[in-house]
Amino acid sequence: MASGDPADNLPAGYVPPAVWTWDKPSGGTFASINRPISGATHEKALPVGRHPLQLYSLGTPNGVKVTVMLEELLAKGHHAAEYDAWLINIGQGDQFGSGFVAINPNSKIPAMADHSLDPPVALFESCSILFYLAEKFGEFLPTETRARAATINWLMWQAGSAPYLGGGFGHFYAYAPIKIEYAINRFAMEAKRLLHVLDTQLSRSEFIAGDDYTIADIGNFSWYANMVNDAYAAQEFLSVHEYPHVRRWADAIAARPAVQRGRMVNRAMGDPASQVRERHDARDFDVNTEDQVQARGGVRL
Ligand SMILES: N[C@@H](CCC(=O)N[C@@H](CS)C(=O)NCC(=O)O)C(=O)O
Repeated sequence: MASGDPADNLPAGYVPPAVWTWDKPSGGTFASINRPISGATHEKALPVGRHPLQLYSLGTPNGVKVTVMLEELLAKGHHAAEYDAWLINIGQGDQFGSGFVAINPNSKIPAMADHSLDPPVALFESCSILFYLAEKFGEFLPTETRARAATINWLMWQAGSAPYLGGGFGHFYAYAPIKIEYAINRFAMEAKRLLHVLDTQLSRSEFIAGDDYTIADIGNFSWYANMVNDAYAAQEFLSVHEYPHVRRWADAIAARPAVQRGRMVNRAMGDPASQVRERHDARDFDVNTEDQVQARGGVRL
């Protein structure tokens, strides 16, 4: 391990103790929900709606992957992909309720239960859910060996790379209580490398795994489209104009009607007209236009 003068550390003079203990908040955005242990903090059963697929999520990039997939399946005519999407407020600690933890011991959205089997199938990790749905419905996952391998490669690449974008770059550039040059440089380097990896791949084919739109695209879209559009207000900092193929691909996917619907589900921020906080029926997309919200005196359904 590189050792420098503790006077140069942050805070100055800090030396890691022999044993780390959780004795003070870490600071920064999300500090209130971070803790070094797993498990439920309170008893709370999850609601169950009338459809076989029950989604417990929030409209973050990881949550959006699943709602886009479900809307794409419905757009293809798979009625069995109808779903109830319940809002999990991670800022208020809903992910630590006993019902949620029973499905996802990792206490992160998205989590899903497939009640078409008895007992229901518990699902967590967004890319695992994409893979499960792709297999269940036989869509967005090629059967030809090479194309299937490429799709899974890029889906797994997404799962491995997102923590560098969000937990690494986003955290230290936007959320940490202080700006640490070393940390920002380390993760800006990695964020740009990842963007270049994807840009190079997309310079060779229309979609990530070849000519077809697959779960590799659905899994990567929410993160990388955000990176070139508005994530962390870092587009100038990261010179995202250097990734024209990512831009072309992100714009094409964003134009898909199912993607536009999927991005609205469980969304709890931004323009109220873009939020369908809970979805239990396709008609839920029709009740939250700005005019309708205003007509109800600002009450969202
Ligand atoms: N690898 C996971 C990451 C899920 C994740 O980080 N979810 C965040 C929101 S985007 C969360 O639930 N955070 C709550 C917490 O950390 O307590 C996945 O892809 O599903």
